Amino acid sequence: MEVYLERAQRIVARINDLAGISEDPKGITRTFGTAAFVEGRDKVADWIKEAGLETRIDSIGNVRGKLSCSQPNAKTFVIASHIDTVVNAGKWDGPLGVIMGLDLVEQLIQTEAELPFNIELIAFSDEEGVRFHTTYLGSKVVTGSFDKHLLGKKDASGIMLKEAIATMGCNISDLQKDAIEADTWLGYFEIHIEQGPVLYERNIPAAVVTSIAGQRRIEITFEGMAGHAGTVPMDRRNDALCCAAGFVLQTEKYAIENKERIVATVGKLNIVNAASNVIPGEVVCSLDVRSADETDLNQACGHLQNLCNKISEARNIKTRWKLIQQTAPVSCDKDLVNLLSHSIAQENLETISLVSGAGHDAVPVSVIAPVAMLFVRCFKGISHNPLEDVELKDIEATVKISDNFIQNLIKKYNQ
Ligand code: HGY
Ligand code: MN
Ligand code: MN
Repeated sequence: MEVYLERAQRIVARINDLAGISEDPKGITRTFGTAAFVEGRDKVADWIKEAGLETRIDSIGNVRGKLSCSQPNAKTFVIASHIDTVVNAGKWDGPLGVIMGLDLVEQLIQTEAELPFNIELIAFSDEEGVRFHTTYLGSKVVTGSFDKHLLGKKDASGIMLKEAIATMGCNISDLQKDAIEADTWLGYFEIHIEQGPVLYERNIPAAVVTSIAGQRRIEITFEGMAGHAGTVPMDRRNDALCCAAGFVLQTEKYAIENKERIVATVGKLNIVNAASNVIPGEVVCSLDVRSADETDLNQACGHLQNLCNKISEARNIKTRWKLIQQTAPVSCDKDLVNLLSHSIAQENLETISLVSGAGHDAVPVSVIAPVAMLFVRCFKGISHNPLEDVELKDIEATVKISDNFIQNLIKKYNQ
């Protein structure tokens, strides 16, 4: 059994290796189906193949690595995370879970562990949903919940999702076949950076996740009247951008007033046909609302939609409110949560549990299988930012915890 520090160093080396692949020389960006995504994906596939797993790329561009046990009709335990990124990302969000999962499986192979279940290691191809404003494309194929209507969705340059899939050499007619049958799942385990400040402030290396917040992703179009910046009097304008700006600030104010229950973010705002001497006639923005409680989430979205209508009516602006994606809050499996907490306690570490404000591939998986997530401390909780970072000692602690968890699972299912 390799010493933990060496394993942690090899994990960091692979994280850095993968981080060197990007669409953008100035930062880390690997969005679904791009050449950089494919290059990074193929590097991960090589590592998984070298480890001795039965490796393939599936019809949505996931990397699938299978370690089959000797028991006939054994169920499958999936260890996974994603390898796509946001724009100008950090290097840990996603790859950490894939590369640590690979390390776990490598140890099982090297120690010739007798497994009572199959293990499938998966690097999901589109958790962030940046390019097509989707999300969980990879994990939805694996769970059989992929919505074929998404195949016609276009990216900013007008390329359809199905074209991007074909460009990767993947075949959409296999999408259904690539699902893992619901009754063959034993469980799911994802290691992920916390992307929040609790572990950093509490000085704890890792924690078990008990639930994942629900999300609503909405696209709002504000339609005013384009006009000449020099000639239209200030009291005669239908300025779509000023209307959108008022909504953005009112949304922030509402979310601050309700900060215990929800978070709300406008992360994208596009002025259509923008020019410095044109009064903005059309603006399209995103709205991301999250809550650990479904009722709070629905109530917040209803309030914000009314707020949007009120602000735009007062400005004689038309709006379109389009729900792009919604996921209900998810509870992690109680038995797996207890087993993971015990695996942390075995290292004499304080065991706390966290709710995830971020979405994860565990969300679609939770519909058909018990899920567990282990959060790893990251620098000041920063994520979706090049400053995202994880200390070697926390990787080492997480290797130990995850080894414990796998051994505890083997014991549990060997009974
Ligand atoms: O947006 C999220 O919660 C995740 O990073 N995709
Ligand atoms: Mn992310
Ligand atoms: Mn992530």
